Amino acid sequence: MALNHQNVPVFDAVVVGAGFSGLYMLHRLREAGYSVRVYEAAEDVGGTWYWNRYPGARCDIESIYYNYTFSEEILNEWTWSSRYAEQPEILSYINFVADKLDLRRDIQFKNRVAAARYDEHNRNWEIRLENGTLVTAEYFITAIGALSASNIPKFKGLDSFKGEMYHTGRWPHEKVSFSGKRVGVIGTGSSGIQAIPVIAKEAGHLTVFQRTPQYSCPAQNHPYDTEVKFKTRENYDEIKQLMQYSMHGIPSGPQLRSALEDTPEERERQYEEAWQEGGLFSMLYRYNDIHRLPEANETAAAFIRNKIKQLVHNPEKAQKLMPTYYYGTKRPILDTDYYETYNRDNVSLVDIKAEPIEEMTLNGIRTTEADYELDVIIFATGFDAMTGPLFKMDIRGKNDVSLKDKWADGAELKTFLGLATSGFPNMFMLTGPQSPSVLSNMLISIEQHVEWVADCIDYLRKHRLEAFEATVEAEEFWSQQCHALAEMSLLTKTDSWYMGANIEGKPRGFLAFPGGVGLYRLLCDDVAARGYEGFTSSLAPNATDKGLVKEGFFKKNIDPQAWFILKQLESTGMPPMEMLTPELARMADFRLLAGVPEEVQKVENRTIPVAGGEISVRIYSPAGEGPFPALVYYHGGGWVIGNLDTVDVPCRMLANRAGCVVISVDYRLAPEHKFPTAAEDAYAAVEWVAEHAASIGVDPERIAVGGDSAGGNLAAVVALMAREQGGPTLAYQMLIYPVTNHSYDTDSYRNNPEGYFLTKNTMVWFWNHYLGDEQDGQNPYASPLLAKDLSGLPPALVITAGFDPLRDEGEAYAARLKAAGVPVEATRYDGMIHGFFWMPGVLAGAHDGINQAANALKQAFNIVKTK
Ligand code: NA7
Repeated sequence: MALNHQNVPVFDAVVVGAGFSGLYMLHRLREAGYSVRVYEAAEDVGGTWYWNRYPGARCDIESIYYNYTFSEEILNEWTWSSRYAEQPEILSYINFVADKLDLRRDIQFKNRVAAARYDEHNRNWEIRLENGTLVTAEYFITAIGALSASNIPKFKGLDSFKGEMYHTGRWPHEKVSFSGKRVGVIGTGSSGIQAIPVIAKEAGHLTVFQRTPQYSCPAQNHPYDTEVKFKTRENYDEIKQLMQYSMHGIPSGPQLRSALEDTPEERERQYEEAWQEGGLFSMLYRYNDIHRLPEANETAAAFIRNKIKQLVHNPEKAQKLMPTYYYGTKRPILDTDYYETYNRDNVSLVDIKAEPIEEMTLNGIRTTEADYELDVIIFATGFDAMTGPLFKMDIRGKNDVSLKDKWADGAELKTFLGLATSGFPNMFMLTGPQSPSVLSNMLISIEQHVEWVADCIDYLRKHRLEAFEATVEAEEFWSQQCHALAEMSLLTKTDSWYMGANIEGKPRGFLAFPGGVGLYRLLCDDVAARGYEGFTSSLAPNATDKGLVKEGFFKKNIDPQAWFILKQLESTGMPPMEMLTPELARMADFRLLAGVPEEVQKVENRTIPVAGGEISVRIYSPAGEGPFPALVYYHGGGWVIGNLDTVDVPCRMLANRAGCVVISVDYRLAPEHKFPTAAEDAYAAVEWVAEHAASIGVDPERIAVGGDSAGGNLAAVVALMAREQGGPTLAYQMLIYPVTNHSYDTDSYRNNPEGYFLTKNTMVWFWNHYLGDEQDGQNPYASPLLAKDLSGLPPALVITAGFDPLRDEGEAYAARLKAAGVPVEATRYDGMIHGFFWMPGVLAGAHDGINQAANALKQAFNIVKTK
């Protein structure tokens, strides 16, 4: 430890907290040669597991996955006794690691950090302890856990109770005896549900005060047999990889099946299997839409309610215990004999929603209905989660702004990656708000955070960068993504501590990153690989390499939302399309990217005749009096995949915004129907619209064609066909990143061959399925760029995306149209990726593109009308 000129100790890093995250942070930084001091309020290591020693306290993640994975030696030297370890065993494990790595020598126990202030002049942190001691550090790292600020509700008369009072999260070290006593437990979260069956066995009488009934599943705990231990150890590398790239940090994930696809009998069988199997996510993983669709969710919820009915003999009690919120929108709970405990004679249940607690009295609890005499009251009332522990310290960043004020008490919580927040340079929050932490196996999240922060500090030191700080744009973006992801699920539809709803007066908002630990890891790694894009830093006075200083967030580069989507797709682990059969490739469901379909006046499905068969069309009519102009729209998908649903959302938006009827065409796909079937179907659809204009409320003089990708190709080809075959006069062609040439010889193919959604290999696969032979590729009805003459074609809009292999051929087509005297509006969306046009659910750029297209159509229709 060094001292500065005022004799204040100077560290490279100060870490607050000696739980799992603080201990590993200390180890990593110390191994890298930094001076580190950990401050811990408790008398010893353990964090959560030091404080939560209430009877029955256990982990809800299987022990073999709930340990550090960074050291093979530690893995090999520790053996867990049972599937869900009890608190004393977990605490022993933490002590074992602390001893093995000799961590205690850098930890100061019984020292609580009261305040931390960033010194802009010295570019470091001044940290003040409750006892008045002052130290400084370049990096200030909070490792305080998400659930460390206990919540004791402010009941009237709290101090008047003469008996014993305990909070599960601040349990005494000495054994608490319940023998023969009248015990009251307030709260039936995970802590209450674990404690209740154990206390009931000892107490004279136990009264449970329940505000919200909970879904709980049996843990099915058991001692590990040797075989399991051996197999886990042998395959740990693989298991670790699976956990790191999973949704929740355990080596399994949801099955790819909807709960609504199965018969009620099969669903029952699935849920029963999950119930018997035990495990935090077993029930949720039976189907992939329980967390998303209310109807799917209800199937699981109803199953558990039915179990409660069977397990609890007294029907009135059973009824009180039945939850109604969306299952899985609070962290699932595992129990041992929880519901069965209510069959005991010495256990009663008070529904405090029906009869609220009025006050604590000298002798117990008074509700609106009765007085309950008690010797012991246990608060199992949870925590002021996520922000609570941070706000307990007076943390001040630049300009002396406090974290509490910056986040307006949590109402305006903004972080980048849940790791840092603007205005607070060189501060890192391990498993902080807006990271996946509380939604996951904490140990996996902790290791990822610690390793990312340690690597980041190495990078900053190596490049002599100081005052490392998240940008305002980056945290704005991140916070929006967290909210958007949460809104796509049912998570925000329940009052929970994830939402801050358990604390009176706490602003509501989803406090974690719900995209999964795998996606999160990819995103964090990518930010690092881009030289910590989204952060700014300043060069140390003696440094030279100015190129490393970052400004802004993803400037002149890929759009951050598009980048986010790419990582999301990558995290699904979906194989490249060209590895699949067309049938399998067609099963990919991208509807979440499209967002919620907006209302249009009318939607009608029809079939229309084409050579050798018929195809479907979907007709969207806008509000108002017809006849309307029309857009005949062709979806993308390389002529091999895609359907009317793929473009349902943009078609609705175009109909409403351009005030036209949109006829979306389900042309026949390759390889079953090779070139020129799709083009001929597309042309037949336009002819049909022209001929049947009156019957669908369309003005036959104002028909436009449009489409995206392969659909853009078809629109361009239909325009050529109409000109050459004397077909309907078209008012406009709207070409969204169209395929225009069977060639891969462009800069955009060379610069973006992969990594941006559509890859070169997939394009090759599409073309090979579509074309009968190489010669077909030279046909202008497959490659419109090769048409000799483009004059006399309808005016065009050509939209391209910067990060798209097809960018250059779209732009080449626009240039040739212009050269041939066709009026052309050509726009490149610089930061966008292929496919963005049908992703308005997740990309602001999609809205810009659709609005531009709708305006262009409107103008084109007006020009024809006024001619
Ligand atoms: P939780 O899950 O927040 O549960 C707290 C319980 O206390 C829950 O039943 C609450 O009812 C109840 N509570 C909270 N405030 C009150 C008041 N004012 N009056 C009555 N009842 C109240 O905390 P846990 O410690 O059980 O578990 C936290 C996490 O630790 C858990 O998710 C696991 O990850 C491990 P409510 O549901 O809010 O109506």
